[in-house]
Amino acid sequence: MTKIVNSWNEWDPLKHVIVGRADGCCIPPVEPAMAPKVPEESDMAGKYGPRPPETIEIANEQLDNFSKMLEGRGIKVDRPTPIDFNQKIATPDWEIGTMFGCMPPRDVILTLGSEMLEATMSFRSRWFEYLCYRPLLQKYFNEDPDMKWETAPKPRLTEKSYRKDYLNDEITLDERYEWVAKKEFVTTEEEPLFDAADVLRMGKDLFIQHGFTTNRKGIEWISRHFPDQRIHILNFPGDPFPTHIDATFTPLRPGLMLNNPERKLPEEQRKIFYDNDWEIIDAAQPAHNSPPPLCYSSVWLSMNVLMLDPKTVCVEESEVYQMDQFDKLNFEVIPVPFRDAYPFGGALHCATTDVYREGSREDYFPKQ
Ligand code: DAV
Repeated sequence: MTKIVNSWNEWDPLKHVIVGRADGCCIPPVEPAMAPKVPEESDMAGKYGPRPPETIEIANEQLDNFSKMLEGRGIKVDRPTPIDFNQKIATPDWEIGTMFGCMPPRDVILTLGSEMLEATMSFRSRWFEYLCYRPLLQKYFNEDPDMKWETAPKPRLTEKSYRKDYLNDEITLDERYEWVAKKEFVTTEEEPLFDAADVLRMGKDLFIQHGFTTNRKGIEWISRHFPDQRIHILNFPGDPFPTHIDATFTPLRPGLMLNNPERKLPEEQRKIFYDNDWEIIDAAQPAHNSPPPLCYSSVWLSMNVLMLDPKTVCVEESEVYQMDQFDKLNFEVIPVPFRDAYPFGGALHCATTDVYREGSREDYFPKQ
């Protein structure tokens, strides 16, 4: 009997992981979920189609080297199987000119215990992305008799799933902050929606960001799906584009959270951490003033780090302030060249998803 899938948190010793690929990655045409996320001044506005081949090559080199480094430390690495992303996809309700890619497995697959769950996703261009992970999930399913392979209800993603007025040229940044503070996001409550990268796994507790890519119904679905887990909904009103929690709130080890200082967790939502003697510290400033070209994510990918165990952290090699902060906190810091992979869907946490970490389902928040 082989146990392949097991992971209950973001920090226990990592033994087996999926690292994404940049092959064939496209910039998808604008769609309702994306219009509010791509700022007007972005170099991506109005562009779509395959990304420049030379950028794919450099990103893949960095992804391959990252994988080799992990393997060198005794971690098994699996890679997804890209499909042709530069093709039109359709459901009975809509069609879109291209797909996205398969560089950030963290967005798509949620591993909890012996289960791997395919998220609903909230972008039309990412509707079929799970197919890239099917060869691996099927293999784990065949080889590990305890592995639970699940998929969340595929969403319709019709116009009803998105607010039509959430458009860059129609709302100002100030209005956007107001709406986010009121918990009004681009996705509506028409149907359950979630991206896996909005979920933080911390033993018996799941902390989930309610924002653009995950709605309340999505969180309700997760909560009914994992009835033994305690679910906590988090909001970060300082973020005008709340898309995925992993450049905002990062667990480092039991008792220690890193919070984006521009997206502070509101005081009332901190109680559970303080009541259980957790510390929440501000992340160091990013080393860059702007993201690399053709990148969706913010400069705060600086804190999108991968924990190899509670003392060892992988950080992008140019993020000198973040590395320095970790040094001072007595972590072993592994610098990883990765900035050229950012445009393909994020940094080191985004580009991975856990298959196996040692350890079991612990209670890190007994007082609640
Ligand atoms: O800050 O742009 C990036 C998270 C990507 N998974 C940000 C969020």
